[in-house]
Amino acid sequence: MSITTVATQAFAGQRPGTSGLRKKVTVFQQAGYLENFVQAIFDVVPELKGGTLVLGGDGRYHNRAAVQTILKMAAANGVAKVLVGQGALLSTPAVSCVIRKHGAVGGIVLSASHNPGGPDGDFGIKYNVTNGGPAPEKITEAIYQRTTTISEYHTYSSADIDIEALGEYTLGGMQVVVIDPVSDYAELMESLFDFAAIRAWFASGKRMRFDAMCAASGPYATRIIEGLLGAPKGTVVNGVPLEDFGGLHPDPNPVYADDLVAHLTAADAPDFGAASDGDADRNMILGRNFIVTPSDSLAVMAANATLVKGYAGGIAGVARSMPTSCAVDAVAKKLGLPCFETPTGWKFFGNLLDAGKVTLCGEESYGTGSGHVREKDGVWAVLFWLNLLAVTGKSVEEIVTAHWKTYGRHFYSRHDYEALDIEAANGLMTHLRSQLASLAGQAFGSYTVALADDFAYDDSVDGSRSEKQGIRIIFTDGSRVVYRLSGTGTEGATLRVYLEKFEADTSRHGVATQTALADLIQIAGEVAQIATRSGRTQPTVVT
Ligand code: VG1
Ligand code: CO
Repeated sequence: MSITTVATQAFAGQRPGTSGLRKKVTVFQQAGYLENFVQAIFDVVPELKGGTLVLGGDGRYHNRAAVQTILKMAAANGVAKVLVGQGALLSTPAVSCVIRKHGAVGGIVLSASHNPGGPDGDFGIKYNVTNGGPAPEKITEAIYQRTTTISEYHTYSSADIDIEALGEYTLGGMQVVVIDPVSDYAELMESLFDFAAIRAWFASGKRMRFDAMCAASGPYATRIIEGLLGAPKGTVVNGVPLEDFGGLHPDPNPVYADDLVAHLTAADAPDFGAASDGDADRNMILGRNFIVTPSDSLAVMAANATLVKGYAGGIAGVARSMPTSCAVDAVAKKLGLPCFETPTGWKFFGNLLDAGKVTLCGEESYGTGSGHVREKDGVWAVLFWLNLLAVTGKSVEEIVTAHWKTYGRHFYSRHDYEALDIEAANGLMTHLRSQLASLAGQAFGSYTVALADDFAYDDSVDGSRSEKQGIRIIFTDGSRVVYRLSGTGTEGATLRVYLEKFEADTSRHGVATQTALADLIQIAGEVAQIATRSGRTQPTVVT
């Protein structure tokens, strides 16, 4: 058993996207592909030498093989200790929690989140830094640059470690601890939420359905909701993580979690429904016959935070990604809280959270979180809502409709056009950019453009600037259309069109979302020439 240095050739295209490097499993299975990226991490983060690394993933196909490869490379690169989740499993928020709790230098998350899994599906890898959050662009870019010139990697030749059971091992000079993936996380949740109140809520006969979609949230939800909170067995469904997610598409939205939606609209619907994605950082919240839009969920959390144990002392401020609706802005304004607008992707919230400028953050893409970790957190969001239901005694629908009465309703929808021809999608964005200078002042039906720009973000903490983060067209009444190309897909390009319209009039809050947004949908299609340029007359996914 010894350290060996292996010659390798650089692969093109290893630049991390919105959330790490995501490619087909078959791409990652090429000799050296994963190794090059991992060696680049060790080269760019010298503190890992002699430090602690956290390692785990969403349980998808290739996780276990990748963990063994990374353990051997970590040993050869001088890492002192690796905390690895049993069965290679650690949800994304749990990695963040474990990094922070155990003072690790960083963590490697093996996940392609909600993208399909299995041998023909997707795989992904992401590096998280010492605060527990996704590496900022400065580091992901340095890792990428390193992959373009890499010529060798280091590994330790030895037999695989048994990661299926808890235990401690040594690999050369490195200690490996196989940890229970749930316990640190469950302890953190217990410190934030009123478990006694939630237990009483369940004991009073209230019912819930949590759909883990055969992905990483299953063990967390089962241990916490059915175990610690006493919900009846069967409350968590699809609770065992499977390498191919049981063929499901673990993307918690009304399209892919349609089975959950059907249960919440059935005659015997439970009081509360929730789902999470592949790596358990996303959440979908439902009431009986009622779907909560993620942007509204963030706003409701901000408005009611002081009712929840861990936030009873008040929150410092809020942040949302630019395409996320302005519902939370309305709450911040009323409560006198600072409100930040960041580019898409959780990495932009880290500095604000570290600086204590914000407590709650959210994205329209079913992501919400707080300063308890540095990732969005699906199970946390579900427990937040459970805590709210338990202490108010109200239903989900009552809470949200009362919120709209107070703050007005921000109708919101996202239209995705998936697997587009890359050149056509880039052409569409270029065409949009070419119109930016002339759009302001133009009228489209009853809407007049107040501002059109390509969103750029100046980080108020470290002064970094991120450009070209999405085209936004803001109308004089505050309605918005935003266009972005996805940075997480693995096939062609995905155009995301985000649509938002504010409605103060309570009598119009019951209108169907797509109806309320119909005019904006048409304008969005016209301005971007979506049909002619993409060849599509309808979006692939509407959320
Ligand atoms: C998408 C979402 C974004 C989210 C990202 C990672 O990115 O839009 O809000 O942060 O996924 O989430 P994009 O670039 O495809 O729009 V996850 O749960 O996939 O790690
Ligand atoms: Co995810």
